[in-house]
Amino acid sequence: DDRLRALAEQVNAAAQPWRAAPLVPGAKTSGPDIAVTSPADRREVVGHWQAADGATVEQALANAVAAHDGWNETPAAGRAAILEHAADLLEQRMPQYIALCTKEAGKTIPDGVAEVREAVDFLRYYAQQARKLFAPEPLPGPTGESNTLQLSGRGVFVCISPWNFPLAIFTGQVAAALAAGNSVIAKPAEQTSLIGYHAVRLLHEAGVPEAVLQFLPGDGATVGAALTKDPRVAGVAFTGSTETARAINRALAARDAAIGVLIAETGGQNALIADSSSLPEQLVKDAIGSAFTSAGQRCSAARVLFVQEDIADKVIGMLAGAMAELKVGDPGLLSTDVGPVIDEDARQILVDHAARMDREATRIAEVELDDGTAHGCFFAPRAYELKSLDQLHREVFGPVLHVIRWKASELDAVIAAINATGYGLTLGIHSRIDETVERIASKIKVGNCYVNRNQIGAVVGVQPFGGQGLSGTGPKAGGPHYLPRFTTEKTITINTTAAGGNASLL
Ligand code: UN1
Repeated sequence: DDRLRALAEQVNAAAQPWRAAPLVPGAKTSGPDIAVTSPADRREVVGHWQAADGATVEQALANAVAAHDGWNETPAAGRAAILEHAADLLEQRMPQYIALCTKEAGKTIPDGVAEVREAVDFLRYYAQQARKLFAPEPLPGPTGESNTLQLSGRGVFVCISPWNFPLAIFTGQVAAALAAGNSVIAKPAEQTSLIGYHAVRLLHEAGVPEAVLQFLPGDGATVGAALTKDPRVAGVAFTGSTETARAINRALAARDAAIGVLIAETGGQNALIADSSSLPEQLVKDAIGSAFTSAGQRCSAARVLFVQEDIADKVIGMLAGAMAELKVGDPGLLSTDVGPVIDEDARQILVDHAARMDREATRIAEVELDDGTAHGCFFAPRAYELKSLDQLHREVFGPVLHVIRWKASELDAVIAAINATGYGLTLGIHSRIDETVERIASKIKVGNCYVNRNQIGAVVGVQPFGGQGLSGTGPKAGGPHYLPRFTTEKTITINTTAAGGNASLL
């Protein structure tokens, strides 16, 4: 529509190049600038950033420790107001932030819009939750004493965020940690350091003190590992691979310090189960939306469509037909459905996977790439038919959908096979039979189950998002139990009788 067209014009006119560097008061970072090239065209340099060195990491930790008490003692309503102000600023500057997402992360413009909206939602949601959570709560008890539960931040929280939601998840983690009263060190994914930097600058502008929220771009060894092994860090919020979550967990456990909290959202091997009562048009639309939106680079994305054999030929034919309509190309064009993948390494993993699938499975469809994609990290969306889920050894993070047929007698085996992957993030169900829906939903071990719709795009506060098993620790982002995990609790019991002594003995 017209509004989107006007927005796209503003996005494509955004001033460049961008710059980023560590945001650590008192630190003098030395080190070379790293050039950022657009995933859509690797000849295009869109900005530069400077990575943190060891001394900068050390300075950030010292600052964060010193800054914690002041922020923690700021009333929750004051912290919430700052986050709400940041939400307003972000809304006002939507085009610039979408432009960053398009240029640095290769996001399409609709994905960029969703990214900014989600970041805004996280800021407002955690602000609102903090107001509720920190309201002093008197606990019922015996007469002669008062009991109060007092919440506060844990201390220094490290937020390590992914490149696939470089603004939304980055901002969400940081907003929760700040709302709860922690001082925060944010480490962005290296691929999206420019976006992280601009999110932090915006929070500073909204009123978060610079020592309370610091920004440390860099690699996992220099920054991530140095932070997570440090005893001054009270907790880590992480979104990324299961493997990295394990490494962080080990680092936290190995420290000679208080036991650190880990909140991890990790990968998935998400399935979509469709029975013969599902509506093929809707099924195909939702399967394509769930598998190929954001070039399949969502941990929530559908990877495996289990389709009941009675409708399988029809659905596979329609899937191939609908995939042929997908436009892969410049994410800055509104006509584009699927943009590039994040970088050359990601593309190579997909190329290797496709080569194996071409040997071991049956190709259903492969979208054609046009000439405009020659200089970018593009990977043509494709679909394969497999015999069994065992043929997928690991999560495939990109636009590849796998299809497996099942017979009516095999529903329980399908559910068991999905549960046996150990992942448990999203599941799609397409069925018009209530009993089937209930049976699958009750037996499947996932965090988010979507029925007769797509299985991506969880809305903050409405569809709390996060998995179980290999998919994460919980609690769910954008849900009511997330913020408390960033806090520590103190119970204060006061003898209110004139005589003193232990009230319960009176
Ligand atoms: C992720 O892909 O890392 O529901 C998780 C969704 C998003 C998923 C974010 N909120 O599609």
